Amino acid sequence: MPVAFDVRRFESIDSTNTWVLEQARSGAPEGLVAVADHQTAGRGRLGRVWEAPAGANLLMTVLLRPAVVSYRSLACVALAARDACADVTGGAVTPDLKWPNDLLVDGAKLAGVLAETDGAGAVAVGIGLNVAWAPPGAALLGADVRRDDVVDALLSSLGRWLEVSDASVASAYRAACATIGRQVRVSLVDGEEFDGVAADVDDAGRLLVEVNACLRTVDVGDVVHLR
Ligand code: BT5
Repeated sequence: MPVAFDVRRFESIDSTNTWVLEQARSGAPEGLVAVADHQTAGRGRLGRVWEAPAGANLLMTVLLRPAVVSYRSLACVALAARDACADVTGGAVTPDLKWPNDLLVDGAKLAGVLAETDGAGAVAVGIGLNVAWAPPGAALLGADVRRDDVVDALLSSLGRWLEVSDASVASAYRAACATIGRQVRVSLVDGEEFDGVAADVDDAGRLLVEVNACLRTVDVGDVVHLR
């Protein structure tokens, strides 16, 4: 059955991910969506802050209840956001994906995806996408783009990706992922850093990096595209 999206709008909220996780714990169904004009505690991965002035950007979180909690949920939202950008700009902007969770335009960050679980099978997949404002060095879609059009385009594409097989989602993610084939610098959470060539993203969403003819598997980390 296709997912029916139930969109709730907030003028101001702490974090759309926090709200959706709370609703998930209270038994809310798949397809609940929070969209906010402003977040007072928007967050990225690893305790980082997500910045966006009130009313400027897309800030949304979708509640999914996948059969198996995996990288698939994040990949579907990233692919849907990429489609939505192409859709609302008439094909002018088709972002690249960057492992693990970014959308890039000409190498600059346009959007970040944050997938969090409630520990009981639900996944809150949040996306912050710069529409009318971006911090220095980041990208934006364009002040003439309507945020509601991005929401509509993203959810209609997401509905389609959620119907697609795991293998097709994984191959679409790989095809759109600009990290694969690149010389990268990887930073792990324990502070270790190393350089290598990103060889692939496996079906669990881990980055495989070739370092001195050996493959290292990266579960959680940050990547800089070199050259
Ligand atoms: C992410 O984390 O990129 C995931 C961001 C997810 C934000 C959405 S908004 C709706 C939902 N509710 C939430 O509370 N969160 C989600 P990460 O890969 O850790 O990147 C975070 C880093 O990106 C920050 O440390 C900054 O360096 C940078 N950053 C912050 N705001 C940005 C922006 N608007 N555009 C580009 N980069 C930004």
